[in-house]
Amino acid sequence: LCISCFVFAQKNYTPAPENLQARQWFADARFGLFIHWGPFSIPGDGEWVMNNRNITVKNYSRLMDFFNPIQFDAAKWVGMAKDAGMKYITLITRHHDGFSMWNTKYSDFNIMNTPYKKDIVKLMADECHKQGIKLYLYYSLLDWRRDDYSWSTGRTGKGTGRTVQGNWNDYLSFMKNQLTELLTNYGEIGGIWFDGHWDQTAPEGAADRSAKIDWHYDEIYGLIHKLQPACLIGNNHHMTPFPGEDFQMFEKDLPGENKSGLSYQEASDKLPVETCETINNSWGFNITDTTYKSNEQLLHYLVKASGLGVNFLLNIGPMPNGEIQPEFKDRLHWMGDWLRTYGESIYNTNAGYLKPQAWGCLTQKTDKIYVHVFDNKRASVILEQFPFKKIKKAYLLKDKTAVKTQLKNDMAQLFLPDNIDEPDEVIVLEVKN
Ligand code: JFZ
Repeated sequence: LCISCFVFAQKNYTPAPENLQARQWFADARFGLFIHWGPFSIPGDGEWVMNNRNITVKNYSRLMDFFNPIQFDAAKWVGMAKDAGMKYITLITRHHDGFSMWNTKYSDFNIMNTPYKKDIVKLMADECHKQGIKLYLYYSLLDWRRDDYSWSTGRTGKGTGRTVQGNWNDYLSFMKNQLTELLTNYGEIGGIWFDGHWDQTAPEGAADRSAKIDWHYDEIYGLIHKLQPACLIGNNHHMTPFPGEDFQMFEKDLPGENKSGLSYQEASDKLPVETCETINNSWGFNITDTTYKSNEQLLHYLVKASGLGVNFLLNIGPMPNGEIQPEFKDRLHWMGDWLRTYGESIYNTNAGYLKPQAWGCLTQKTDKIYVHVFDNKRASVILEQFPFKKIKKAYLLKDKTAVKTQLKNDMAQLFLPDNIDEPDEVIVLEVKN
């Protein structure tokens, strides 16, 4: 296939049957682990440290000499994700700082040139395949390091020490070469998670500051789908999905909420949707950020996401030595414990017919409604415009305690028993039309 054929092919993109299957798998999976990790973890100041502290490319490069995560154990990380009830992992392979976490031929700024000298992507991919969890790869479009990347945050006047000149075609082939490595040398990859689209305004000092980058998505997406047709493409551009994308993402928000001010887009009704969020307020390891969300807050985020038919990608920023701080591990384990009891009300479910409410929300399967009650002080819950004719059975998911119900004029009322004490008490309604 020639390049222009790809352009044509992605604009009129028809997903392969195995891609459609992978979408369904993804939509049913509901819960994944996001991992922001690399040499940027060393200063303990988040993954934007290079930009935020105006560190030059030359000085930043020294982090490569120190990155030696001797405590890193892929088996432990993957095991932890599985224990948390997560079905997939999305791993940073190259963030905005331009460091490649794998054995790449196309950049010297990579893991093989650290004292650690082991391919992190390979170690994670092998372990994910072994333990039966899917691996998705985060890949930054924008780059704070390379001279051929001519448009970027912090490029000029920010002390990165680079020139304004760039060779866009060179940068694009660099990305294609790297993506080819990632999709050729590591077995089955669940998806590519693009980020940095938004870095498309011209740098200060450029002749035309209103110009926008052309990311050549047709070529990039065409290449990915050619190499692995089942590989799902998502892009954190915060807009309606572009042709060639297989899922939609939201950042730090449930669709429709836009609390972050980043999420004005509407949720797609055609593609699977995912939303990502942090445990504290940082993606990469941050030694001063102790604003940890509670177990209950994280659980309610997962459950409300499920109530909207959306996946939850929960982030951790491991420490530079490869260990994961206890505040993260404890919360993940707690989520897993909850899911071991209540998982059937989350995995393989559809959005509730009602949007999430103040008291909780709904998830559904063909003949079941799961009523998630967050507010365990109330005596009853009312479901307006109930879409079924009959409630055959109603009971608490945890121990089958019967729940009294009344169905009148399209309104179902559920009378909550006394032993409601969970942060999300799930009532199962077996329903019939
Ligand atoms: C991006 C990254 O910059 C960040 O470091 C992290 O990896 C996160 C998951 O993704 O953050 C964004 C992306 C988009 C916007 C803002 C932050 N945006 O569109 O305003």
